[in-house]
Amino acid sequence: MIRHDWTLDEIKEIYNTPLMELVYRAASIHRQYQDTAEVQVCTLLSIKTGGCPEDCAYCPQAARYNTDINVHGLLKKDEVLEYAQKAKEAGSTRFCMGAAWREVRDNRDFDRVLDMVKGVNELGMEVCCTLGMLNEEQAQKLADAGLFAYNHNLDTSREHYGEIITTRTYDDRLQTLDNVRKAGVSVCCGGIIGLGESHADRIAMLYTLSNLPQHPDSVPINALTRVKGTPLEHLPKVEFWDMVKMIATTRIIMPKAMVRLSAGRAEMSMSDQALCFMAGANSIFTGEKLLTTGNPSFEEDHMMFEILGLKAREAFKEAVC
Ligand code: SAM
Ligand code: DTB
Ligand code: SF4
Repeated sequence: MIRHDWTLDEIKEIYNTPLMELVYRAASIHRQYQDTAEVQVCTLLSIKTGGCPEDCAYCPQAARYNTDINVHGLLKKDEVLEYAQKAKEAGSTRFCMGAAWREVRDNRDFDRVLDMVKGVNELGMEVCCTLGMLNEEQAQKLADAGLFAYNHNLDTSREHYGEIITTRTYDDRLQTLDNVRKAGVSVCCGGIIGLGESHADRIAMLYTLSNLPQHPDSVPINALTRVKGTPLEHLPKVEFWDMVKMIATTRIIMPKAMVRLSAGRAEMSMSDQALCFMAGANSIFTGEKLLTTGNPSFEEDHMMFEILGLKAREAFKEAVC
């Protein structure tokens, strides 16, 4: 039932289904493959912020753009573990550490990250990292330290990619994903909408994701957070309905994946988010901050879960089917 041979035309047809019908179809598939009462709760921490040599046009952490962020070097292990413990106490089961690096280098900073991975794993949380490009050996070192998942997004379609990033290629990204998979680490890979792409680009990105030899275990769908000082700061705000369309299409073509309603929640009402959960989203980031930008508070999210009757998915749980 899990297909890796979706065609562009099939995905386009799904994406263009009238919205209410699309949500109904996605919700039906969601019920078949997932426990719809559960939402995975993940927390992000930027362990190294800003000063990144890359030119990702959306990103406030690229050194070349003049943005107002709190630049800092790699945090100490203890600070990170303290934050992870707080996130755990607030109900989070996955802890994701992000670094503004182009790639991992084999140096003392990487050794410190490996130590952080061990520490978070010992807290009983699923540990995730997003550190840029990785080779096979580095992926294996992370796996040996207890890494559960690695996030590395395609961001957009191959065709639109060159408008957004010129300092590394689409194939570099696919190679990193392959290295992560080979090390037996869970793959987290999705993208961003609102980068000035066309509907065809969104469909093409979903085509690439759903035609990977194995679907990503989780697929974050981000709405561009427009940050002052980045080249994309003046793009129009993503239409909420487009997030619903993306989430529903992702759920239909990759039914077993966790679909994460990622950047963009700070600008959504509770009813907007409820429709995203109905359309198949079953994962969120909680905590006041994503990496550098705002997110709803733990308290607001707790209240939302109460009202919508949702509960946090436990850590290390296998997929239902
Ligand atoms: N430097 C590493 C890398 O690029 O792989 C890891 C951190 S990077 C900030 C992780 C992801 O965050 C990016 O691939 C992108 O999808 C997302 N992201 C960054 N800035 C964003 C923004 N302003 N709005 C939405 N998503 C964003
Ligand atoms: C993902 O897809 N979204 C997260 C996580 N993976 C690393 C990052 C969103 C970043 C939003 C902008 C910021 O806070 O700096
Ligand atoms: Fe650097 Fe990652 Fe931001 Fe690109 S997305 S500028 S690689 S931190």
